[in-house]
Amino acid sequence: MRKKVTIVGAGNVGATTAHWIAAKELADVVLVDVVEGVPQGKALDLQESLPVEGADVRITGSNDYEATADSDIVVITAGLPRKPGMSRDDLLKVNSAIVGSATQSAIKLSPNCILIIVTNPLDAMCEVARQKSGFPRERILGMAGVLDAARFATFIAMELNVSVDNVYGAVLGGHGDQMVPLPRYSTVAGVPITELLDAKTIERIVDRTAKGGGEIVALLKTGSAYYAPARAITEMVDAILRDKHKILPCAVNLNGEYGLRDLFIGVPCKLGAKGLEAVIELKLTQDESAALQKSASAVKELVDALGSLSA
Ligand code: TXD
Repeated sequence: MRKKVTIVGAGNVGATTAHWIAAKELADVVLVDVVEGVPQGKALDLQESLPVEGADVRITGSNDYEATADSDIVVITAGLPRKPGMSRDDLLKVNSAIVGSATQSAIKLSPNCILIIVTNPLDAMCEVARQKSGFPRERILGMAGVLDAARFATFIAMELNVSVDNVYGAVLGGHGDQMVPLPRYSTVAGVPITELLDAKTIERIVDRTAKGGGEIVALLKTGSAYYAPARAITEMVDAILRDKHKILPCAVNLNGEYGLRDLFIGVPCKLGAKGLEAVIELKLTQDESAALQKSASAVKELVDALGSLSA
């Protein structure tokens, strides 16, 4: 039987993710959105592209959750995107209500699913999903690191004029301007970029990576990035559905790793059929560790603000 992935939120990120999952023939897809007609219309349009592609999956659109029953993975992209000048944190209040209700509705019908949270502010929305689902940490993953690492790799490849295939970009931390790109662990054909680029250039690339989301928002004006985010989500879905034991940076609830506990933050994770299989602990320098702690404090502030919202 084919696997099933539900995507809550049939907007830019959700629909583009459905496109990638279908084109790669990874699973049947159910798109859920509150806007009448939109998930149905996008699902039908995508379905009609598949004879040309030669991909046999079923794509369904719906305004309720009935068709989502027994999903293997539920991806939550529902919410409002950032507008120019708006921080990810401004989204906290409105998106926590949306993510909370989407989580509850989805897990009622798919109690064994793996949740992939995408809605911003990402790390705090993972905590909302944890509180509403009560799922073990293996089954609640946040997508941000794969995107941030891809942005980092893009800029490294452009700077050195090498194939993106040769580049590995390493990032840690929360999904925000305080994310922690790790040049020492970022490589081109196995060589750390610290041996290939001077400190000033690395600093410029690191800064552009950390502000990568904002750069796109400023250009688009009416929304935020979705092509790269959707491809990044698909990478996590692929690692899980094909039980790849693949190491990808994801937001997970830390349990003492990196000196952090009970906090979702981006770290390298091994993903397979059960979701999170292991958190990989990298050895960090004092500066890298301090940057991660700073990023963790920013996430913690948001999570604390969540507490007062629900009070
Ligand atoms: O790296 C990352 N984690 C991110 C996160 C990268 C890119 C985008 N990121 C965030 O994802 C962004 O800040 C937003 O919070 C979400 C979705 O971004 P997208 O660009 O897809 O936004 P859209 O196009 O506005 O789509 C959101 C859809 C829209 O169709 C709404 O009608 C729908 O969400 N929506 C809902 N669907 C179902 N249920 C409820 N309650 C609901 N409320 C809104």
